[in-house]
Amino acid sequence: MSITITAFEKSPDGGKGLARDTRVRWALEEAGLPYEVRLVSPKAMKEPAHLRLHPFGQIPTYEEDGLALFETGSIVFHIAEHHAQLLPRDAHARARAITWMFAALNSVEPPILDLVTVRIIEGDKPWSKERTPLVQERIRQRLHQLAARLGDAEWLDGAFSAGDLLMVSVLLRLRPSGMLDEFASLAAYVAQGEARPAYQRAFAAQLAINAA
Ligand SMILES: N[C@@H](CCC(=O)N[C@@H](CS)C(=O)NCC(=O)O)C(=O)O
Repeated sequence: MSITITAFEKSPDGGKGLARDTRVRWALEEAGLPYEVRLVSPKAMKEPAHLRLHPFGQIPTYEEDGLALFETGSIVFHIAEHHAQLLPRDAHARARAITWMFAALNSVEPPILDLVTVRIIEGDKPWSKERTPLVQERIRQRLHQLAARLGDAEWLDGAFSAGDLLMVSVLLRLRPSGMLDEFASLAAYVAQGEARPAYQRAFAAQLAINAA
């Protein structure tokens, strides 16, 4: 099986692992699957060849023996389907792990992305300062709820799964804001994800490109 993913030629975060190819690399590393990376420039991402792979002109994409995918949720799910390290075999445990994948992408990531939007993309707009505390409150509410569910467990539902992989990945995006540190148990949960050897390899691989 030959796998190729795409990543930014130069990630805007300079290699902090926040670009979404990192979560795909992490899943591939957890599954022990070798992969190639094709780097794309901002211009190439919007050109027909890349748009055939990704209708929205973004990264990452995933190609495997004639199959082309986009959207990290779908890509991680595809990788996880065949690897018990990422999705348990028990039907109920598997369905719950998939639920956490959706929760990470649909319920936790959106308010976190709103903060990036209001602070960076709309940072020069007159409403930005006024809107920021509202967005932060929405994030805090979600994090309180998530921390309550996690309690003092190691992972969200038993053993580490693709649900944790995506949840840790979206929570990592909060680190630059300092808000993650307001929730000690979630900060520890994220640190535990980052400490996994597969994450370390994924992080190092994307850093090697961006630090060069
Ligand atoms: N929902 C998509 C989001 C993909 C996305 O936003 N990718 C970013 C990089 S992390 C991107 O390509 N940004 C450049 C652009 O949109 O032009 C996913 O999870 O794959």
